[in-house]
Amino acid sequence: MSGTAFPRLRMRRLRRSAALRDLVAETRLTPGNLIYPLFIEDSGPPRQPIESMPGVDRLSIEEAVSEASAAVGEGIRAVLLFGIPRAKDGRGSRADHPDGVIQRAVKALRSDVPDVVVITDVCLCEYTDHGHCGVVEDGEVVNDASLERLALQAVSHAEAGAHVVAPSDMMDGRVAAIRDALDAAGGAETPILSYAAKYASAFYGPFREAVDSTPAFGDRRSYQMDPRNGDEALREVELDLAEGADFVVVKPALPSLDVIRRVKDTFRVPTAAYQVSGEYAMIEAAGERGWIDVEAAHLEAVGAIRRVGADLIITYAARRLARALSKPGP
Ligand code: PB1
Repeated sequence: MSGTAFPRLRMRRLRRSAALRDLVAETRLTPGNLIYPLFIEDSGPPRQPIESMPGVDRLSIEEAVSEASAAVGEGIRAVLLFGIPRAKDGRGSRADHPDGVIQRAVKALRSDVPDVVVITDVCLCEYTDHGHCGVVEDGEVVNDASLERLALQAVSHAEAGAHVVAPSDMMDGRVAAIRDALDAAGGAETPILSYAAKYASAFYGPFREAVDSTPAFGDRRSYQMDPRNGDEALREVELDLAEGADFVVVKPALPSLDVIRRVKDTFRVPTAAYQVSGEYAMIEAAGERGWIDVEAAHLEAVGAIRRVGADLIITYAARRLARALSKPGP
């Protein structure tokens, strides 16, 4: 009788208790794997709920400090900052303003939450009145003119004290432009977390509501990748690493599990996956209707992203997950 077939082999033996299941779990998820995005608004009330993202608010700088401090207390080690400026224009002038909302928020976090890693999103879409991620001329998002603006923005973040800058714009050559600008400004030690494999996804809607960045015309398909392409994602990661990216992001996450795996297997660099606003909102909305267990669904979704190889998961559910992970097993 072979030992590798029923009834000598019984796969259920290791599923009989939570303790045994935990003992043989192949994937380990901790709060330290999570990066917590924060929306920081330059003016307005301390907290403004985002209707399409239940549990997520636009925060004042003071509230962002409080939120980051609470997150650190739950084991989360990094926050990712998105700014909502007091004014927007065609060139996103507030993006690199020394008195900009993100520049001030970085200083406050560095001062009041010294244990948190402060990562800043580098992109113009939150700062432009047309909502595109770059500079627009004659109805086109012009690549090379955008690089200068993005580099200035990244340098202003580093000078404010950001630990990491994270370009999410998807312009060609932006990692090299930012690397060169940081090095020239004395920021050679500032790492770049590049959103290297970023798809023109249908899952960004709630984010665009949060920061009011829905494109005033057209869409982002002339710069973000076509979701039908996997090989192209590997080329984008290869290019960003060659230009100086220190680690990379794949986004969205659940629709891109294959790409996360291929990126990790191919490049063996720290790889983050972004569970974007639409992925988060889907789970929350189904939970509000009583259709699914929200906590279990977030844990399963982020667990799958971790299982395919993501070292870091950017998720709006970070604090909910950190609290769930700290509960004793059933
Ligand atoms: O949570 C999300 O949906 C993330 C959205 C993402 C932020 N980096 C981009 C979505 C978009 O294309 O509007 C913003 C691009 N800079």
